[in-house]
Amino acid sequence: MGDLEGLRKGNLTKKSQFYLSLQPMSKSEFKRYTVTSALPYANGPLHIGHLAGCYIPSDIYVRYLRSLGKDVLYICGSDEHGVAITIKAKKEGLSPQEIVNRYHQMMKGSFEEFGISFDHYSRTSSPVHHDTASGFFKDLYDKGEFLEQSTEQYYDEEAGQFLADRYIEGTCPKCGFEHAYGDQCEKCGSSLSPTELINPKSKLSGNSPVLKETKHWFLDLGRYSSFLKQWILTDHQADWKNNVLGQCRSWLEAGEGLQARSMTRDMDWGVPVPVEGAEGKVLYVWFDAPIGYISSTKEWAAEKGVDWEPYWKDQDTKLVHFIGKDNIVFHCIIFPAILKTHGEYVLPDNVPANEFLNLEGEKISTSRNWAVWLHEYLEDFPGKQDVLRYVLTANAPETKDNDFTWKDYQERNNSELVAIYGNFVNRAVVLTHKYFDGAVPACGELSMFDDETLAELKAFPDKIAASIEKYRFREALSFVMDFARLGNKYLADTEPWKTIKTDKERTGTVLNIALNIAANLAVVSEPFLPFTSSKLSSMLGTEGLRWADAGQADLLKAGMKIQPGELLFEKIEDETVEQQVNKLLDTKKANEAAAATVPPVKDTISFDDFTKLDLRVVTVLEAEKLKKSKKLIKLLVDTGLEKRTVLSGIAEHFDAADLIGKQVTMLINLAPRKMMGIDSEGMILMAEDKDGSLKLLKPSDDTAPGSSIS
Ligand code: B3M
Ligand code: ZN
Repeated sequence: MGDLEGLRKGNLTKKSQFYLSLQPMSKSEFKRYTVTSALPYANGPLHIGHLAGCYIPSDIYVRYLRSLGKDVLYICGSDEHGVAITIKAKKEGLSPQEIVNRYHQMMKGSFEEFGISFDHYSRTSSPVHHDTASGFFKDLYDKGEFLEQSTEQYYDEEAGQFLADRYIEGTCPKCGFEHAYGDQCEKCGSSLSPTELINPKSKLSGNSPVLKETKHWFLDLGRYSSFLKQWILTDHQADWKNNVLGQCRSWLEAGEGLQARSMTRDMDWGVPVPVEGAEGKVLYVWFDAPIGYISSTKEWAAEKGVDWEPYWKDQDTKLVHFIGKDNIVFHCIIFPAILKTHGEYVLPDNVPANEFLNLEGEKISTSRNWAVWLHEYLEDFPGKQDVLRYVLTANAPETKDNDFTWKDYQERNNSELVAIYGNFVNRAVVLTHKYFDGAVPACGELSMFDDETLAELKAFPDKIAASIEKYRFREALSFVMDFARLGNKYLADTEPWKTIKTDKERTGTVLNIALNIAANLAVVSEPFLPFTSSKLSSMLGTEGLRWADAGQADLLKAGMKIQPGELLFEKIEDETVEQQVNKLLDTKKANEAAAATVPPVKDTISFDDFTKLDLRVVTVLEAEKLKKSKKLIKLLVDTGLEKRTVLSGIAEHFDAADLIGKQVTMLINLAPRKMMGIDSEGMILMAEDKDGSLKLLKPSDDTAPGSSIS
């Protein structure tokens, strides 16, 4: 690109000074680039949320850098450790290795088919990864970075197993979400430790777990806090995305500060902890997974016969991690702390994280089959990879969660790709064949309108590049489409189908310019629409052009032969998207039917167990929805003995005002629980209907508060 060339030669143009001022904290010129995208868990097929979250953005970025001729390494691989894998294996009655083998192959295949152009796609069960992750742990251990601590952790007595992370589920103490994991609440994004969960349950047996002592190695993140604050909140406050900075800020500036986090787990699947006294323990998946980027690089370098180290250790390397928002803390806080402590590694220059993509208004969910699976998309829409790439970029969740709908997919295909991009190229190519036998006509005298159009043509590549370099891919793609619009408008305004009747030379000039716009379009759309770009450039005979060529109006010289037109995009009919919508409706019905089954009978209990429950009729005196929570209503009830405060997660089912004066049933000897800073002294009983709605359990007639239920 012109700017970077200029910088290298030391002659700062006005424009390059402008771009420099937009990126104050990031160096503008690097010798090489190491670009990573999050390692997907090998526990299921890939869906559109994965693509939109980090694989399409990183692929655009990397393709652009390659087009600039940069030395860039694009790295990924399957994340094969952690509870996500072992839970899936247990569910399917297979070994974890069998599960990861299956999905590793499948994910690798889907990435390839969508043109995600990794230089290397590795996996974390590989020996080189085990060695590398183990080596990192030992290095930190030898430096005395870990706190060795015995703590009480949840243990499932029936399964005979400690319950790490996702093996445990319960209510989030921060937002009241009932299916928060032991390490993180997916609803509000809070990072949790299992003992903070309200009403924890083992995913293995469904039982309430017990606490049992076990030894683990903790990274004392508080020690890195001042370095992290300086590096993220000061050094990078101008060039990191707001959503990323916002999450980092809430971590780094939280009242209690960064807490020590255990980097080991009691599990038998993962990288064994390489120190004495750690039998039966493995590295925490979030300790080893980011190191997977390094192992993948080593594997790539060994295959290529090159040195891997500059890609991670040379200060002239720009390291960029593309991730989804739920991975921010691990890539911005924990992994950099590990790299920094190790000492030899570069830190990421940027961590562009996307928010989440929803599907037809609902959260994408693998377990509820609420997704557009990539392998199914390819079956239903063969050859339409670029359409999905286009829609997912045009509607990317860059700054906030976004929604994918099939209607929008159809509309963007028909009224943007077909009507603008495809239509423009088709007209230019077909008319050239019709009037000039498929040979590029000569460019004659230019009109003022031609000059204006060419001036715009010149400006587009830099404009698109500037957005890509700021990780604004939506914006960049909208400029690409504006460029196609420019071509479309040029033909509409110059009307070569009319001028051919009177002025062949003028018609030739117009088509020469139009074809040159098309040749430029192939170059600047390559990062976004690689399949289309390659079709277009082979149609025009301009294969091999790069970013530096873009902006010029003589990429196609007079006399060059072009191929007959091939339609780049085709209209998508209503029936086609209706089929997809129906498929989702079927999923919804199946989910509802599954949820509607009456739960099985629990284990038998003794009469003594039953008499331990102190169940009473109580009267609601006051009720008020907690402002900070979606679910919680705070109740003041008369138990006949005293007045008590109870929090109940029913705000989505009842209006607080309707509860006042009602008599309900309550378990009054449940140990008090703190939620959102308030002690809840008991539990209001509810019946959950088949559709998930809640019903109060009330006595049939007025009953004295405090009456016991037996
Ligand atoms: N596998 C989590 C995820 O898929 C995790 C990313 C690892 S990146 C080092 O969200
Ligand atoms: Zn939460």
